[in-house]
Amino acid sequence: MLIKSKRASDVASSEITDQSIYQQRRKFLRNTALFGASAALAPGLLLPESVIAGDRLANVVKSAYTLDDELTPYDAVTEYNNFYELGTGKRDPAANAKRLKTSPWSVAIEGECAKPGVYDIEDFIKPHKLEERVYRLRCVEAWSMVIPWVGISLADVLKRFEPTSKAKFVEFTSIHDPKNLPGQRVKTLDWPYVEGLRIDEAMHPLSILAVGLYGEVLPNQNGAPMRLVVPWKYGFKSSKSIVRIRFTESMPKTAWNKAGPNEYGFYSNVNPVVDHPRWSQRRERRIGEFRKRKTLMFNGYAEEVASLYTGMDLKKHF
Ligand SMILES: Nc1nc2c(c(=O)[nH]1)N[C@H]1C(S)=C(S)[C@@H](COP(=O)(O)O)O[C@H]1N2
Ligand SMILES: [Mo]
Repeated sequence: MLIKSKRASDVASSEITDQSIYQQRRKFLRNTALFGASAALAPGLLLPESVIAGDRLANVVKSAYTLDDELTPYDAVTEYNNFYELGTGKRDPAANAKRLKTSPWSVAIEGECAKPGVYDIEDFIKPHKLEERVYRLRCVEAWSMVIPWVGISLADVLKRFEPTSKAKFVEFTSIHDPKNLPGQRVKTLDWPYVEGLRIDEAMHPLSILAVGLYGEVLPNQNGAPMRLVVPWKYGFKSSKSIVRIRFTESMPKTAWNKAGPNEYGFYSNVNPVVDHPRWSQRRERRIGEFRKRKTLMFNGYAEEVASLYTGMDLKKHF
């Protein structure tokens, strides 16, 4: 495993929307042999106007929900991934990124809501404010990153479709395209990838749909054109390349829970005192660092989210 390191301290979080930093970095990308010509081109076609202008996202505002942790370098964020549709190796998603066809792309809204429908990705995103939010992402495999996402509020999106009183959960389904996605020709999971949240978790202001990172259109390997980010839960809850969002009355059957019900619960809140059956969750390696860090309750977001779980036994509802 190779992580090219451009030190994160070179990109202070206070500067991450600074135009010159991006241009400098893009020049760096074009000049480095590790990236083929394709990486210098637009990785997706989310917002064609801005893509033509150099693949930066326009009109991004800074959110108050942002950390000042040191950022994980761009190269690690985009070359060390879990995206089983593109292979199970950490470098497979970057290597196979162009197998994911992101245009045209539509998102189906289904289930318990007043306004179901199928929306083109552009129309889906257009009404919403693009926000930059630096979040921690903690993988169940005990590594973590700090990523400057560009996203939209999931609550704002969901409210637009007017969920009914029967909408107790929200289910997220990722792309199913075994013809193009090499990982889906192998039954590592019961494809497509399905995840879910309780409606109050989905409506929490920290939950976002990300469409970019480091100020740019989301690279395919990070779940283009749109993926969920739920920062207080293990990374696998943050479904990539979403094609369907469904409001349901009963708890969704999720791909990882079906694959290993004793290992991957529905909630999967980051919790250092509930071990994975095969390893401890007390510590984590922040990618790029040598010494391990202590894993924080709810990945450090306890103040914001602990009240969602008042009265619940989190050892039972892991
Ligand atoms: N569709 C889909 N979504 C997915 C995955 C996947 O394999 N398929 N992997 C998950 C896991 S385990 C993690 S840790 C994060 C990784 O996101 P990143 O590669 O953008 O850091 O994506 C999650 N979302
Ligand atoms: Mo993960």
